[in-house]
Amino acid sequence: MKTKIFKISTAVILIAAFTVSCKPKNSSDAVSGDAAQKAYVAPGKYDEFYNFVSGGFSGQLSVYGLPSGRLFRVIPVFSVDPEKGWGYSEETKPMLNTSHGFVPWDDLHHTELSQTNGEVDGRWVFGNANNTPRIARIDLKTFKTAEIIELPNSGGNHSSPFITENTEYVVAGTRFSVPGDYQNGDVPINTYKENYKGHISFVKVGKEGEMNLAFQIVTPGVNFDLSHAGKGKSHGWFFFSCYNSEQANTLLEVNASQKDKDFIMAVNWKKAEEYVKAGKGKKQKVRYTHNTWNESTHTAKSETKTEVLVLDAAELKDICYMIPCPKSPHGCDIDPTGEYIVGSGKLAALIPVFSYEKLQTAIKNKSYEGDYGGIPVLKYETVLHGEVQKPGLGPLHTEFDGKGNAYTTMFVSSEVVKWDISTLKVLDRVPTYYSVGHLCIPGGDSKKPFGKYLIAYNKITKDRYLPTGPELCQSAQIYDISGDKMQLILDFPTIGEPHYAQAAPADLIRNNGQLKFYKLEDNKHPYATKGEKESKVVRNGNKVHVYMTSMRSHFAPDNIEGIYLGDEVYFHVTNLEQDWDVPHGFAIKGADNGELLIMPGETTTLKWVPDRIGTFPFYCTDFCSALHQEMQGYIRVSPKGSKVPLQFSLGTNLPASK
Ligand code: RUQ
Ligand code: CUA
Repeated sequence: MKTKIFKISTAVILIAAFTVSCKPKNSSDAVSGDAAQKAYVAPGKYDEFYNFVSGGFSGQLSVYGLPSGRLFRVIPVFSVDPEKGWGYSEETKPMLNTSHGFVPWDDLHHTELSQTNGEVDGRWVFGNANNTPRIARIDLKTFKTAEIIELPNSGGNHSSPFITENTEYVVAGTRFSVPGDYQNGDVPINTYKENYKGHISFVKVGKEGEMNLAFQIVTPGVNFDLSHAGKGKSHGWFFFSCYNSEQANTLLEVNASQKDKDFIMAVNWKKAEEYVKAGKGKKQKVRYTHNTWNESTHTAKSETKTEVLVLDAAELKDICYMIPCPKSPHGCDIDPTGEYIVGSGKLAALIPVFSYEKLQTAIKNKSYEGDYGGIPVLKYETVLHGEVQKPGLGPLHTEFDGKGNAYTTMFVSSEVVKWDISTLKVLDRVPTYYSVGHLCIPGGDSKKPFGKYLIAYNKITKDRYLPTGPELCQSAQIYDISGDKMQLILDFPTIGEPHYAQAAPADLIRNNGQLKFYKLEDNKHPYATKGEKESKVVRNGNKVHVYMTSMRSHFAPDNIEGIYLGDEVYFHVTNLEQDWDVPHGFAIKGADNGELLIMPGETTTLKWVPDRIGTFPFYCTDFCSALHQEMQGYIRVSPKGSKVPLQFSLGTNLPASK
């Protein structure tokens, strides 16, 4: 009993240190000298890098320029966005469909750019949904979410969406272990150890980016936190940090902080592929959705899948290995050569760095100290390259500059620490304001980092900005890392709470064949209206379909009568413009819905159920021309059973009917 009390109290002290972070001194004069010039991008000039930043509990992804910190766009991914009609238009609703039905929100923690040969290639960026486990792919030609796949057998998809060096796979690991969907989940919570399982998912990415859940690996119940793929010599392996190896199901802050070491799980996914080919997987009955966006019909489709192939790590002994890692590891990062694996233990006083070559030797020599739920546990020392001593408090994440240096964020001591990967010597440290989580160096988790800037993403900004009520903004801070010493050059607030972010050279994305508008002749939307003459209103029972066009500066038709209370009205608006950056908006009074924002050449649908008799204006919401304020129309709603005929017009008056 005594020892238990002692254990609890040490854990509580550690946790108190972890949650209450220290404030660096001299916060007011942190920026000096030529800093402003380094972050200054003159009006009309382009930034050097695109920065794709996770929006945390906003569920979205935001796009900034570096080094200016200017916000270009918020891309709606997992949360509805009335500004862009995402999740409001009939076409986009299926993108947010899940096995639980329509889910309007999620929590996006990590972004990952697609890679070719281990280098960022500018095709897609992936994002994870933490709450209702999913992975999204955003097309960087359109900056639009093109695909979302749900993950069965998972809870809290946190260690995701990390990818292999040729974007063969994007992975996901369950943060909350749960009984598998193919098992009976109606079990006592205190049977965690027997009934709860971890599942990690390998989602195959095709040539056009299409995602398919290839297989899962079932493991003992733990919390998978982060991951990264091997690269170069370690290509073929994946590394997942896991905590709660204590398998606690209550008061985790204490009960999952008992052991000195948890694990990094090394996964030989090439071996797993062989087992899949050899038919060693078990097909399990599950249910998950796969949602895809079609660029030619401008609509999304949601399919339900019912099966997944599961490999058992305890049975197939040579796919997973546990590397002991102090203490409650969070970040798991691989250096550009693929040799070094950095585990950041939130409660550890040092940073362990493991060696891929030593890992291979240890496996060959079976240097095991036992097993964990049937998975071999390697001896810590046999896999260790070395430890970074006294790096700071609360290490979370590491990125690399491609010049042999690593940079680790320290949540508790609020700083970024630069250290040498081979000697493990600390070279420099700079304060962050405050409680830094993730960091990003452009290409910093790839084989080819662009080690010029480092961006720190902070959880707390107390006293840094004008106050905004009980909630203060989160922020990013940019450091110049081109010299020996890191230099803070700018900080700027972010959308939502930023977790991981990635950045790519601007030209890579700017010159990837960016789409400027949709060609009207290629528009295959079933309700497309390709000219004003074809615009019409069609009644089908109580459903009324308005085939509408928009063009600077009017809608066709713009007077509509003969709508009755109880009708469902579908405005299918085709934007006839064939020019870059001429969206039109569409909004109608009283709609319990968002607006439409229709790109040139696109067709988008707003559903409206009038709630009363009367005359309702609609208008364009995007200031599209000098006569934008004239871009409006009226729709008349009559009582059910009224004699007012269905009629519509543009530019002439309808015959009066009472
Ligand atoms: S996390 S602040 Cu959700 Cu990636 Cu580490
Ligand atoms: Cu169209 Cu304003």
